[in-house]
Amino acid sequence: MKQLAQTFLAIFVIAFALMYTAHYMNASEGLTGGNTLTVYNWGDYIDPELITKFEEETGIKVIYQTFDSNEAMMTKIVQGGTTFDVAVPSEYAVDKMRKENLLLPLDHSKLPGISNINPRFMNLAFDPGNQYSVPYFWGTVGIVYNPELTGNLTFKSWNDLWDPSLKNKIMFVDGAREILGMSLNSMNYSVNDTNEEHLQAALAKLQKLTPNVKAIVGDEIKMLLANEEAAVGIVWSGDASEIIDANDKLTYVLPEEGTNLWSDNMVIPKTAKNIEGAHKFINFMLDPANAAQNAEYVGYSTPNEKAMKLLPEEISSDERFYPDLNSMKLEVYENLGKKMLAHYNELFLEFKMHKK
Ligand code: N2P
Repeated sequence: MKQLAQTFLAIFVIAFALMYTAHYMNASEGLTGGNTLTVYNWGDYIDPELITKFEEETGIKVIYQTFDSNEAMMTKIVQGGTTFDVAVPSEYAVDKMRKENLLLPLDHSKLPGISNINPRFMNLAFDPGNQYSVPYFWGTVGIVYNPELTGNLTFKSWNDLWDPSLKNKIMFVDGAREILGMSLNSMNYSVNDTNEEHLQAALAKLQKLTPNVKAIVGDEIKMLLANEEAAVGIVWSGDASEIIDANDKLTYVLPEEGTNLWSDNMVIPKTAKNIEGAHKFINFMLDPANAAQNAEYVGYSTPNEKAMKLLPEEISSDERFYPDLNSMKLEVYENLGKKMLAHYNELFLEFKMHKK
């Protein structure tokens, strides 16, 4: 009898353990795959209503996380603590990630909306054939300023930023390539320059700008400039558009020496758990109505030709945000390789340390 009871107990324990394991596996699948999709995007870079709409349409729950630089995003993906199903790197970061084997090839048969993208933004050197990435937004780096607070300066040239009348009046977006690139551009060097003398000259020139720099900030830069906490900002174009929406005294210019033309792109990291859902999300964002709603909400420029047709004329014809891409010197950031990218970061850090 005792033996029978023991056998029953043993069967009970084993059955319980099996049920528990099965339940646990389902639950953990729910956290990272199954009906959940983890999206990793830049801050302030999506209309939250679109996330809800996607969840309602597909029954997939979105876990949404943000980053503020390509470098921070790549570090987190390599560390692998959280697994992401969709991420949105800029072009040089797509190139780096695909070469480091961090991305999954996309299944284009699940992305019919890709045909809505303007061919100008497809098949670029950072990802031939768009094997790994689909354009999300694009823009420039330029100067947003409040003419009431800058006297006669109109910022035809990057060099106007060094004018002594701008003491403590400029805010910088917190980006190594953006700010070093600006300094390089001001000397008519390329934003992809790797010549050490030129890079040191760019750092020295930036250090001379220190008295004019009030702060180096993240997404708060929009609020600060709209509230007239500073007269001038070096910002991404879409942030400028949002600032101008909030305070129409400001305007946005691209200096004559030229500037950076960037694009951010949706990718699926190799470690993704919900690959099916990731394709659904990317295709959802490619839908013309969704892409137009997103562009209107975040203020950035859409590469989606069909979405552009749905935008109010005053947005799509605004040359500050939809410039003629052939009319001025616009350079795309190249993937300069691991060592050189780290060097850009070090130089920027050195500038920031001096600043504090
Ligand atoms: C949006 C950030 C835009 C990223 N807050 C520019 N690559």
